Amino acid sequence: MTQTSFTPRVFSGIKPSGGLQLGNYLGAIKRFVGMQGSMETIYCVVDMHAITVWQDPKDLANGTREVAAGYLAAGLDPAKSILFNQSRVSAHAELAWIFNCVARVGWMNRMTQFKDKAGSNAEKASLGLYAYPSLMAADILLYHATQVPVGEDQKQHVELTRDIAAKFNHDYGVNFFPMTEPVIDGPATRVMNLRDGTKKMSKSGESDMERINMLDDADTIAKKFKKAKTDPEPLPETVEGLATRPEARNLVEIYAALDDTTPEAVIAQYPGAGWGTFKPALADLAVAKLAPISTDMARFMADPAEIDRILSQGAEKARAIATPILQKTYDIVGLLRD
Ligand code: AQP
Repeated sequence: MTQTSFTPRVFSGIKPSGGLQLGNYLGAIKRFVGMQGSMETIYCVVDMHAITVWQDPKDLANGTREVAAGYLAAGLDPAKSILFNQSRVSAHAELAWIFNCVARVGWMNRMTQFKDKAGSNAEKASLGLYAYPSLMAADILLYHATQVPVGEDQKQHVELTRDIAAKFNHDYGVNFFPMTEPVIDGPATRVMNLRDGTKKMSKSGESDMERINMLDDADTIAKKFKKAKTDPEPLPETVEGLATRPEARNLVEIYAALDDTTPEAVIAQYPGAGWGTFKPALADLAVAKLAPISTDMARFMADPAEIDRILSQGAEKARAIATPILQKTYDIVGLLRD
């Protein structure tokens, strides 16, 4: 089997570890929607990843529905994409175990996300947080996905997925798992924290002021951009002038991503503008783009039974692809099955 014999297929996911934030939208969901229709697309709410750090059970169930509502409100269509939550398809956990036995401890030790999240208290982190990349490899390879749209922060995990696939294929003398490509493109592959331009925006960041939540109202969005940290200089005349200005670059990139344009075009529109001009313009644009999505999210969230129905139907479709791939994996490994 050659690489070209794998059917093009997209897989990606978001973990329900808090409310969706602008980075999840620009770095992931907006791009998921862009790939829908061009090939088979599978988008998952990765609830089993969320519990690698403590989640209150009620918040987790609610958060799972919120991410699903975000998918639907942003334009993912269950008739065109498979939408489901990970724990409904037990094959993810089963393949992850096999990959735990393929991946090497040294590989996991290099994962920067574990270091960032576990911090100086790694001894107290869950084993699940450490093994997270192995479950992520299972999520992707269970569907023989060839492409994974992700933000910049997940690149290392997709590279590890390729290492796991290559080692599995090599150890068992097969060409069974594809070499999945990360798809990281566009102006906002790493949206930064509004209070510190050197850290990425996150759902679980300490202060709510550091992120724009997808469910923030117009006043809150305006307030957060107004208070966003910047240097005192106005915008430069050319985009090169942003190179050493992380906070300014972040705001310009957010504007570009929301407006489906480039940072160059934004600078051409606002050359030398002061923050008193640019920040309100950015807030207006964000509200115009996000308000229809948040309104729709709230509408979907008001009918949790409908979300559950969509996720359950999606899981059935996901199982139909995953089951034969898992069974074949068992056969390759030599695990007896019915
Ligand atoms: N700041 C970001 N800029 C661009 N893309 C981002 N993503 C997350 N933050 C940014 C992308 O969103 C997708 C889903 O991410 P995830 O929820 O699975 O995990 P994460 O990257 O750890 O997201 P968060 O929001 O930072 O969650 P917490 O705080 O719980 O860890 C991925 O494609 C990711 O790249």
